[in-house]
Amino acid sequence: MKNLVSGIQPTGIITLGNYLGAIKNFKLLQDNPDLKLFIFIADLHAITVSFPEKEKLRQQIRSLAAFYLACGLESEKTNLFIQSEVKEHAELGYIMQCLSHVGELNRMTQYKEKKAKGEASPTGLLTYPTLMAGDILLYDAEFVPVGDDQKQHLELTRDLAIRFNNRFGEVFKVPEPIIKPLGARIKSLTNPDKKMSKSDDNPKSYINMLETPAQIRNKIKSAVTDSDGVIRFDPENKPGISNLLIIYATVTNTEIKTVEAQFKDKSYAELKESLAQVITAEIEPIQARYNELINSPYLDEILNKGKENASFLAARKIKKVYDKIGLGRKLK
Ligand code: ATP
Ligand code: LTN
Repeated sequence: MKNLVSGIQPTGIITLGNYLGAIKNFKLLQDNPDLKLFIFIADLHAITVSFPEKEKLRQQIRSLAAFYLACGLESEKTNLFIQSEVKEHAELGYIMQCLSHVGELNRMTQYKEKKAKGEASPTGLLTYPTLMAGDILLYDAEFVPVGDDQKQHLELTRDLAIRFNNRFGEVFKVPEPIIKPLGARIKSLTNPDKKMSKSDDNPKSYINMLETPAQIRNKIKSAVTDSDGVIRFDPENKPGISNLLIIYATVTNTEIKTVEAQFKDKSYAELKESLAQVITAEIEPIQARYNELINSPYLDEILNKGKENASFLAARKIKKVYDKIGLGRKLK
């Protein structure tokens, strides 16, 4: 049995990018009987840019939990839990922070981008990748399915695992990222040079998973394309159209070549109309399940069970780490 770990930050309603780049993949992976999944709501990560309003944060945590299940994660196959409820995440994050160097954290692209956007630069934003390394190493994860933007953080996690093992002896597994060849970087609808992101200031840039068919249609309709009128997959020269083709292919589980051929002689308006329809068809049943789950006590039962299972492994691991380092007293 191999462990697989991943998380999403509860920083807003999840986008189609989060769904296609991450959650849809978790759902496929959970059906592999050789894998044990640990999927969590990364709430400690959600306070690294700034502290959201308390009630809003609570609601976003619950909303993400409901989405995971509505998108098809099953509690029999996946341990679903809230990061802050397993205190060892913060503990191992701190150890990883001590093991890392400021220089390597300063080089992280996501840190540089987020720092450039805000006025303040919280220390937590800089040390975020060390918390993420702790999240992964705590469970001896062999695989970490993520979108393309997290590749650099995974490389750091691997470096930190190796650094710790060399210094203190074999404690951590060195994890491998799983990054899908298609759909790992869904682009913003208003700027196809940027990734679609739930915390983008412009709501037209993303589709969130609670949007109505009319909202979806309008956003897809106004997605930035180009003026040559030819439908062709060419991410370099036609990033807008290529992004729409990728979304179509990943939503419908089709090869990009097939989608390209399907729309070869069609207009941009026809492609956009069909895309809005397939997105709506994919999202509507998820929304129906979400609405059933969001206020249900069943959600709490699953989160309690996930917390219990995760805590068991996490406590065992942190004990081993403290023991190797020589923290506290030697426990018998
Ligand atoms: P934020 O805007 O708060 O930074 P985000 O929308 O970028 O959030 P995360 O919570 O950072 O999303 O990411 C959760 C998962 O979704 C990660 O595995 C990430 O790589 C993936 N992901 C995020 N955005 C995209 C995207 N545009 N395309 C594909 N995968 C994505
Ligand atoms: N940093 C990730 C979210 C995240 C994560 C993790 C993903 C936090 N901890 C551990 C995989 C494994 C992001 O998408 N922003």
